[in-house]
Amino acid sequence: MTENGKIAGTPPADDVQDFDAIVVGAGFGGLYMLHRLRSLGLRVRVFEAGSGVGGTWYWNRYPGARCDVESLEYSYSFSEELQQQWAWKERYAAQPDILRYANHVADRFDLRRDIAFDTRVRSAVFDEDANHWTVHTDRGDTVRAPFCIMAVGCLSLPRLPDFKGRDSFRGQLLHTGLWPAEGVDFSGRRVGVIGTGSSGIQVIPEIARQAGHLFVFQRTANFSLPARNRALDEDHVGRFKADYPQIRERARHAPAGIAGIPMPTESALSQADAVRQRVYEAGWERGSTGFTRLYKDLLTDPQANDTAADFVRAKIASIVRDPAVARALTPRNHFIGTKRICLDSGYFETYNRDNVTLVDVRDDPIEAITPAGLRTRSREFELDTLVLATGFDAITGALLGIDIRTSSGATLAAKWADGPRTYLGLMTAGFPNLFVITGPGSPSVLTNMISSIEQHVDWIATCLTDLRERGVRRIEADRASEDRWVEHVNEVADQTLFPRADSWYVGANVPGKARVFMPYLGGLGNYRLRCAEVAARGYEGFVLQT
Ligand code: N01
Repeated sequence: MTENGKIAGTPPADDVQDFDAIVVGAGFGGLYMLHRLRSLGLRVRVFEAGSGVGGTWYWNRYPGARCDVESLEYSYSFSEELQQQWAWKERYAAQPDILRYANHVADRFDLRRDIAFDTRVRSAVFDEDANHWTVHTDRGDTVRAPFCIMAVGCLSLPRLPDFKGRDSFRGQLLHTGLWPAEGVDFSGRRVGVIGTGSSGIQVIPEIARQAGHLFVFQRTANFSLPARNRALDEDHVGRFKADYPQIRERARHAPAGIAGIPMPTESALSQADAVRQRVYEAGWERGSTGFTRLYKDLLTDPQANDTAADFVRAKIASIVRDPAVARALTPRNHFIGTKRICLDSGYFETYNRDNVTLVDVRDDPIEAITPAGLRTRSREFELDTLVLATGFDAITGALLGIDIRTSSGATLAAKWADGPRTYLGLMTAGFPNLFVITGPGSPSVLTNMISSIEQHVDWIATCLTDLRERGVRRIEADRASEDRWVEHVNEVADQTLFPRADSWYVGANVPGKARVFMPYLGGLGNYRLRCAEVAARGYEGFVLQT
């Protein structure tokens, strides 16, 4: 870059467009990155596979889709006018409201003019001599820029398990993460849902209300708490907004990036059973993913974890009328919180309906999808619609879906074959000038994603400003620093119960994926300080070249 932020050098070949930065993805990460880069005077091209902005909230339009972070916190903090003027309707915003918000942000900050929609990035190649990235898209664009920023999202590559006969199904086959924009009418239909993660737990009650009959194919029973969603009342919103600056500051330094979920200080095991029960009962009534942060040892000590898990198991038994169904719905093979805890609206109650049948496919495995429906080892199910709520190739899937390489022949796919390796989750050694927003090795999915996105985008924007001021053309993670960071991420994870669960956090849901705990468990507050220190020490752990 030159001093005014524009690219120096030879004129472009006819069919290559030059920019100062390329951003991949127009979800919450890409939108804010574009806004910040533009305010630095940079020329930016954003590519987005969808026809509109919103990322995960653009694709996941299934009925019941709703955020599990409170709307007043799951929103940008970078603009005081925006946060004061935008009116959230519900405590936990529904997908259509979040998508409206993303569109409002795009319009308010005039972002669309730099975004190419319906365009998927196929490859990104770094020229080691010229220090620039060349990006190719599925529409034939070729663009070039010194910096490339991946804002592709952590849960954006849907996973369709490779069931035998999957493509033979004559009915309607849907995935929650690729939901048709026009909606789906389930009235009177025989519907199957495979999967009881966050998406399944949200969509199941909605489908049950409409369907003729709903069969839920469950492999792993899951912990879920009632969300206690409600319309927001004006007094509460007024008080919240008056305190916004302090609340946002607390969120930035909280472990989960949520002011309403502070760092716990008490140990579950140090309290009398009756006291603990009262704390859990209050947590159950409150309806928040903060349930597993009610005590400091819930995610580190099996015995402490059991006290919380037993509380939820007893609740399931008290809600579900048929004892055999209640038993099948009771999670016993993982510690509570080590797979993402769910928030629901009437999930367990749904199994008291006459038109809902739970099929435990751990006992009776799915053998095939058939033209007429689905076959387990012991039974055939005739279905009109089959919904796969089977999750995502998380955290690395969308990144590795792009052919990322350098002119010297290194590929990201080869480098990450045994699991992702990054320094701070921001960059990966050997791939200069390539930043990742909420990449593996950063707190990302264990936090309020918008808090984490803002922290990464602000750090990257400051970094690019500093590089420009110092005349630096190339920044790269130092390999030894990366090794130490990866070791640290693993050490912190190994002090907890998280790695013991077969979750998407460790890639266990994708056959053949290396088992590595991918997000950073050190907490957003600590992580933020670390990133700031690294920058203050002249980008310690990065190699800079003028
Ligand atoms: O995906 P998941 P998700 N045969 O991977 C089952 C975020 N999110 O889309 O546990 C049979 O959690 C699988 O079974 P098992 C949130 O971070 C947030 O629900 O592997 N079953 C599991 O039950 C969340 O964690 C919100 O044994 C199969 C399910 O499918 C993340 O997205 C809402 C199977 C997949 O669950 C992903 O959630 C929605 C097979 N072959 C999502 N393969 C909110 O903010 C998979 N399964 C509230």
